Amino acid sequence: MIDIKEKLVTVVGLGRSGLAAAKLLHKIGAKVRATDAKPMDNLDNGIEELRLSGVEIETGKNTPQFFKGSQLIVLSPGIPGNIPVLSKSIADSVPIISELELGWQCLQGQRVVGITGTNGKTTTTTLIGEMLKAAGMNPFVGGNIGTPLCEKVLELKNVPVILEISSFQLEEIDEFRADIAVFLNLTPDHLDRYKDMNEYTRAKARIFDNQMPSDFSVLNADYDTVLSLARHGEAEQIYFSRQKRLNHSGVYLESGKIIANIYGQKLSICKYEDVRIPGPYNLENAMAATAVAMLLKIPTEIIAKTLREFKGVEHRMELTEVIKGIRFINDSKATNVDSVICALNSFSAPIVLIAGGKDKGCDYGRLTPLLNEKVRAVVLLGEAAERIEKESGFKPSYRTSSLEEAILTAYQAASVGDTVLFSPACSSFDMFKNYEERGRIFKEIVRNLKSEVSEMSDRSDRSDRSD
Ligand code: UMA
Repeated sequence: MIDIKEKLVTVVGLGRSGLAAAKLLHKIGAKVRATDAKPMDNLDNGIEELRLSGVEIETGKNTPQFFKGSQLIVLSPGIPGNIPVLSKSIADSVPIISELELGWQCLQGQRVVGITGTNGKTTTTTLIGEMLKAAGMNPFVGGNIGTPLCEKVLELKNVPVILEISSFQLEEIDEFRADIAVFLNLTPDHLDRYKDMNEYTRAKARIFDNQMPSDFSVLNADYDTVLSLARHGEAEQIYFSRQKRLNHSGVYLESGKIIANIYGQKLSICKYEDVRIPGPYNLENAMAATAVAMLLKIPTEIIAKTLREFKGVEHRMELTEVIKGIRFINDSKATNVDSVICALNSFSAPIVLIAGGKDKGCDYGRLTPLLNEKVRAVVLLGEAAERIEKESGFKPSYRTSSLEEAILTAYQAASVGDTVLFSPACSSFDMFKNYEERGRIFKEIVRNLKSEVSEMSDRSDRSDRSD
C-alpha cells in the first residue's frame, strides 16, 4: 500500500471521486486538504463531515495558495491536469495522480479487470460483474460506472475488482496496472477536453502502460486502431470479433453461435440470438465479457445463462414505456455520436430521435446517413441543438426548449409502431446534473405522458358510451 503517512496531500474536486479520495487519504494517515470551485451549498453533505474530521477544505474557488507545501496532488477525473492553478505544482514537480491511481495503490493483491473504450464500457463492466456473481463470487464493480475505487478499497477482501475506466482517469496514472485490460472500441469523444483525437487516443492507450507478460489484454479485433495501440503492450493478447473468424485465441461468431477459443479449447457458448441485450454492438460487449469470464475460469454454462438473462443497464437503450403502440427508449447514456449510431443500428425504423445537450465538439454530420435511412423526425434540445441541425442537415427537425416539450413533440411526430429514441449524442451538463438524472427525468415524463394519454382515452371511451 502507498506510504502516505503524515504527507500533505491536496485533493482537487469534491465530487464523488474527490470526496472518496479525501476520506481514504485521511483514513490512511495523510494530512489532507481538499478544494472545489463550487460553493459549499452545491456540494455533497459528506464534505462537512470531512471538515469536522480535520480535513482542511476550500470551496467556491481553487486558489494557488491552497496547494502550497503539497507533496502529492490527487485529481478528480473531471478536471484536466493542465488547469492554470496547478502550474506552480507542475513546475515544482509535485506528483499528480488520479483517484484511480490512489485507489489502485491501496489494493492488496486483488486481481483487477479494467474496461475502457469509447462505448459499451458500462454494459460490459456490469455484464462481467453479473457473470462473476452468478458463479458465486462477490466482485467489486465500480470506477467510472459510479462507485469510485477509493470509496470501497479498504473494505475489499479477496475479491476480483472490475473497473470501468475512462480516459480522464487514465491521464494521471503512474503504476496502475490491470491484470486484464479490455479495450472495446475507439471513436471520437470528449473533443471538448482533448486537443484532437490523438490526444484522446494517447490517454486511452495508457491502460496498457504497466501490463506485464503474465497479464492479458482483451481487444476488439474489428478496430485496427485498438490492435495497433496494444501492439506495444507486454500482455498476452486475446481478441474478440463480431465480423471475422479468428485464427488465434479469442471469441467470435461461427454459424450463428458465440465461440470461445481460449486456453487452446474451442467451446460453443450460446447462439447469438440468445443474447438478450439488443443490437450488434451489444454483441461485441457480450463477447468481450465472455473472454474475460473465460480467463477468470467461469464455467461456460454460467456465462451462457448470464448472456441469456442480462437485460442491460439503466439509461442504455432501456425500454421505458409503450404508449399507444409507440416504444419510448431511454438512451441517456449515449453522450457521443458513435453511441447514437449504435442505438440507431439496434432498432428498426421508423425512429423519432430526441437528441442534444452539452456540445462536446463531436462531428454530428456522421449521423446523416443513418438519419436518412431510419429516422422519421429529429427533435432537438440543449446547447448543441443548432450544430446538430446544421451539421446533420436532416429534415424535419424540431427545436424545443425543455425535455418535456421534446418528448411531447416526439410523441406527436411518431405513429403506431415507431420508436421514440432519446439518444442525446451530448453530455447532460447544460441542463442536468449528470446523464443518470437526465435519464430518470426522461422516464418520469414518459410515464406521466402515458397516464395522461390513458386518462384521455378512458374519458373519450366513457363519452362514446354515453352518446
Ligand atoms: N472542479 C474544480 N475545479 C475545476 C473543475 C472542477 O474544483 O477546475 C470540481 C467541480 O466543481 C466538481 C468536481 O470538481 O465538484 C467534479 O469532479 P468530477 O467531474 O471528476 O466528478 P465526480 O463526481 O468525481 O465523478 C467522476 C466521474 N466524472 C467525470 O469523469 C466527469 C464520473 O463519471 C464517475 O462516475 C465518478 O467520478 C466515479 O468514478 C461520469 C462521466 O461523465 C459518469 N464520465 C465520463 C464519461 O463516462 O463519458 C468520463
